[in-house]
Amino acid sequence: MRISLVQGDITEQEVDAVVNAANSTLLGGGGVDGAIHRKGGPEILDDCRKLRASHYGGGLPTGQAVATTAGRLPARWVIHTVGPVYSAAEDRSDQLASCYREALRIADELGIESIAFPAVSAGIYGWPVDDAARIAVHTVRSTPTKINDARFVLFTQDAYEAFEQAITT
Ligand code: AR6
Repeated sequence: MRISLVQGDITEQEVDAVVNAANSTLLGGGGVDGAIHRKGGPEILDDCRKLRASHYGGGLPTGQAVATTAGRLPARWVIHTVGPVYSAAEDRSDQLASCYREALRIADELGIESIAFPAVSAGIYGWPVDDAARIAVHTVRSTPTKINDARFVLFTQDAYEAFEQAITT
């Protein structure tokens, strides 16, 4: 698997699936989630609502992932995952790693080859970006998958540099 870094907007990626840093309601929010729903259009929210009705009435648990259409995005699928809110008092690293593992597992179920990840939990959920980057890179590298193109798409220079550091160590 080739792992690469891109600085930019995940909604513009021409990949089979983009990963959304969602919240457990699956009903949208700010950050990447807001951008994906805005650009992808209402079909994504329709699918999310159906998933809530059929499987996730109580919300999608932290660390899990689920796929919907990508609507008008160039990607074919959005894989929504719910990162943990950062806590200095409690180590939630395994929940963050689980987001990447579960997204890759869903990607394999879909039979796809390329995927783009944002820095899950490193925005509104407050995870320090250096640590979020280490967990993301380590987990994607060590998870067996049929994906052959995995990209981290970083919105800010800071996040890009944190992932660059993580990928070279
Ligand atoms: N493309 C790529 N990365 C982006 C984009 C974009 N278009 N926009 C922001 N980022 P966040 P979280 C970066 O806050 O911390 C939402 O309200 C951003 O700079 O999107 O997991 C959800 O509904 C940061 O590095 O996700 C949840 O309630 C990274 O993406 C909550 O935020 C993640 O930031 C989830 O918070």
